[in-house]
Amino acid sequence: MGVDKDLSNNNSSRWGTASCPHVVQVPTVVVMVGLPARGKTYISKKLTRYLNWIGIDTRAFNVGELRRAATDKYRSHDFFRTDNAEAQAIRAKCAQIALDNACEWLANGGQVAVVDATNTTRDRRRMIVDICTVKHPFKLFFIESICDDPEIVQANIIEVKICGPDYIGMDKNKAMEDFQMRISHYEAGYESLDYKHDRNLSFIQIFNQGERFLVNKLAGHLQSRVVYYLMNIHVLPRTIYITRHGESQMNLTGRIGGDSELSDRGCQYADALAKFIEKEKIPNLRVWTSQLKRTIQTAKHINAPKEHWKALNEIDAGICEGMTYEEIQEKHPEEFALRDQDKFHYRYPSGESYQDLVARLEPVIMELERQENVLVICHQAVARCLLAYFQDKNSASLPYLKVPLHTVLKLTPVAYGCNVEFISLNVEAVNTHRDKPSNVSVKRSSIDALETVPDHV
Ligand code: BKV
Ligand code: F6P
Repeated sequence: MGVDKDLSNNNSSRWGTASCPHVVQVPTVVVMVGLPARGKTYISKKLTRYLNWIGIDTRAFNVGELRRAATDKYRSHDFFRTDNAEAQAIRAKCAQIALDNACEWLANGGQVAVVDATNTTRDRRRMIVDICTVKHPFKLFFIESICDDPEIVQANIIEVKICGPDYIGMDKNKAMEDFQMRISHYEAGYESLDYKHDRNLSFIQIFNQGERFLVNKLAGHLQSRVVYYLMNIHVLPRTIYITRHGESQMNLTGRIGGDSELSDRGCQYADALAKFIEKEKIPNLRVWTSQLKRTIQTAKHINAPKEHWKALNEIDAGICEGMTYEEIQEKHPEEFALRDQDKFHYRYPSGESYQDLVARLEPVIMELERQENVLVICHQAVARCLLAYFQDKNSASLPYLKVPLHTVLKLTPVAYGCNVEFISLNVEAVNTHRDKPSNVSVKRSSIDALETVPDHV
């Protein structure tokens, strides 16, 4: 899957990678379980974003959205009463459609479908097992979020429900009351996953936002990756800062890669950055840099514990290290054209691709998820990969994300995602961004090279 390094320059598919062509990736349905306001949508969206970023084609299917599209009938919690036959029919239909959509999407090449619904009854789950594993040949994994802390539930209702589409124009206290009533209608018929009934199912139960976990019948690599991820995330408020190093000597001459020192303006940025960070007054800030001089020099004046990650080093441009884009175009015209054609998958001869970089950065993302306040001082290509994770950008747009020099990206978690501010520290610098050429013209010889799939290994 996404983590395996491709031997070819092709993207991997469910038919396995070039290194392991006989392994067929079985599509997986991830099924959320839990009462309303237990963070199911939060987990669905976050997990989907992570899996897509590591190269596993994943989509979330939300039943609530379908329900709102199907009916304008939501007036109050009465819609969710177990004796409301008309509404029950609508809800059953929407749950069915979400599951059908998920299965259809997997049958057409998707790798993981996340079914975001309550699925709180054993009957409902039995039907899902039947459709996904008998009617279809898919793997199934249940994620149940159990939360008995009324403060966590209340905070959720305030953060994502009261201001949500069901309660537009309603008084906040009324909305809170209505939502609590809505939960109580589910509570009546709620059957948690348990060892007696469900020991043959693959599942994880998460208690109180990750205070405790129970894992059953973990089946395969994907499921263990999902469990590992869920065990590392948290919902504490925190800030992540991402910046590139100050302008370097090689930036000044337009040369890529290398391990040069900062320019005079780069040193000014290091000063400005330390002052900016001091003003932000961040408790327990940690500073991560790469192992290259330009990021270590950029961190120099900051008064905080520092760590130097090799995994944060800039993309390895292989035989093109130290060249300008013009020199690459002149000396390696085919390589240059191939990179413009598919910048994410293109691997420099004896170097790396953006796809390789994402794999190298996965442990950095995992550790960022574990941490609280962190400042990451890195490089253009590395910053693009990190930003793509937080902003849910696809692999085609990732290598073209704009991350200018001398700018701090300030990331704060909000509801289901994160807010990103671009803060320029007003120290001039060269522009190192190169847009995708609008007419990617490829010479015949380059097209031949593409068709024969160059192996840079
Ligand atoms: C917005 N988790 O409300 Br491992 C922000 N109840 C956070 N568990 C949440 C929902 C909306 C939220 C996240 C919750 C939430 C909740 C219960 C959660 C679940 C599992 C893990 C980490 C966090
Ligand atoms: O030019 C600065 C730099 O960090 C180089 O070291 C690196 O090769 C390049 O940016 C990555 O950007 P792109 O993928 O757009 O060439």
